[in-house]
Amino acid sequence: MDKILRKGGKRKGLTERTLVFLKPEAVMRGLVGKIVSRIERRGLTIAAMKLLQPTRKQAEKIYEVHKGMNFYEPLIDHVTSGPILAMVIEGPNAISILRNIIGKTNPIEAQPGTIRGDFALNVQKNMIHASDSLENAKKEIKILFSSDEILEYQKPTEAQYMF
Ligand code: RTP
Ligand code: MG
Repeated sequence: MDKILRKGGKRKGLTERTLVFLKPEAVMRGLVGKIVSRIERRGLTIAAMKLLQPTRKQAEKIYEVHKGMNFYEPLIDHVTSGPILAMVIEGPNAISILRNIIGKTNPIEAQPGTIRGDFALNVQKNMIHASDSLENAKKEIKILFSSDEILEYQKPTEAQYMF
């Protein structure tokens, strides 16, 4: 337990933070609670959460690596078309764990048991975004959250029963 706590109970560098957002179809289909509960039950921590309609500028920054691809403009139109639930999720190996929880990009290939494999049929309407690297997570978190919106706390179960 000592290994994961700094003096004062704050987290040490063993945890990662990742940016996750539920896309408009998840909010519109009323599946927010079901999806968030999968992240919680895995043991990860919600460090920040808000419902927002992202601006084009925010969406373009998040997806800038795909600029020029044929799906880029429709993707930006879609993600900015309605409310998204944005979260900063924290925990050991949070980035890889979230990528596994969400499943493959195209729901045709996503395994049952993953979010995309259980809730999606279409590659654009694939329910959820999660950062794919530490570098991108840091960049993406800053696009949607200010530092004072991200809380630092530890659930008692984490130290005693999770890691
Ligand atoms: P995300 O960034 O949303 O978490 O998804 P991802 O890493 O699994 O997939 P990525 O390659 O980053 O693509 C970003 C989003 O673009 C849409 N997409 N459409 N062939 C297509 O039509 C296509 N490819 C990608 C998806 O909505 C994907 O989540
Ligand atoms: Mg991606």
